[in-house]
Amino acid sequence: MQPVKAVNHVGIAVRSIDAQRPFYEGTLGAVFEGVEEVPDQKVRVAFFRISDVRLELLEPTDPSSAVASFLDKRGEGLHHVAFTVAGIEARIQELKQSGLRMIDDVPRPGAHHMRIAFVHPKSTFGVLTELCEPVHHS
Ligand code: CMX
Repeated sequence: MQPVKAVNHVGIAVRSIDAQRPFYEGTLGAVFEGVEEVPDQKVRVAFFRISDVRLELLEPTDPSSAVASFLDKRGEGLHHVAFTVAGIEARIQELKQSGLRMIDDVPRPGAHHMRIAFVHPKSTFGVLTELCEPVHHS
């Protein structure tokens, strides 16, 4: 696959954004960038920026959310790593051709004006991996 451009963010599954905000903002001194709902993924997300890397806290908004299932089975903690790519459709096809199992064959709408696609963690050595590409408005 064409090299990824950057680590876009690290996703952390939480039961309550409000309960954890003082740790990231107050203790670590990360810059709170706001909360956004991603209906397609049934989560609320909060972004915290440290230099040019973001942490994304993921709080489920519905029991059928993938994050709710993760919390039930594994508890709070690291959930995924997201990489910025260019040409996400072509990158998905390249990953499929190399034998990786995609969760999303076509990009879905994500937070922060991104199109996103997940690779199954069983294909990526136990780390749920997200591709994301900023949506450019002309
Ligand atoms: N990281 C690593 N491994 C994970 C994982 C994660 N986040 N979530 C599940 N797994 C593992 C499980 O431990 C399990 O492994 P074992 O079979 O060895 O026990 C296996 O994957 C299957 O997990 P499961 O609990 O049966 O869960 P599901 O198959 O129902 O779903 C997954 C797993 C990854 C396919 C699902 O969570 C998914 O589709 N994720 C992508 C969407 C998503 O996570 N959205 C939230 C973020 C949205 C955003 O960032 O905007």
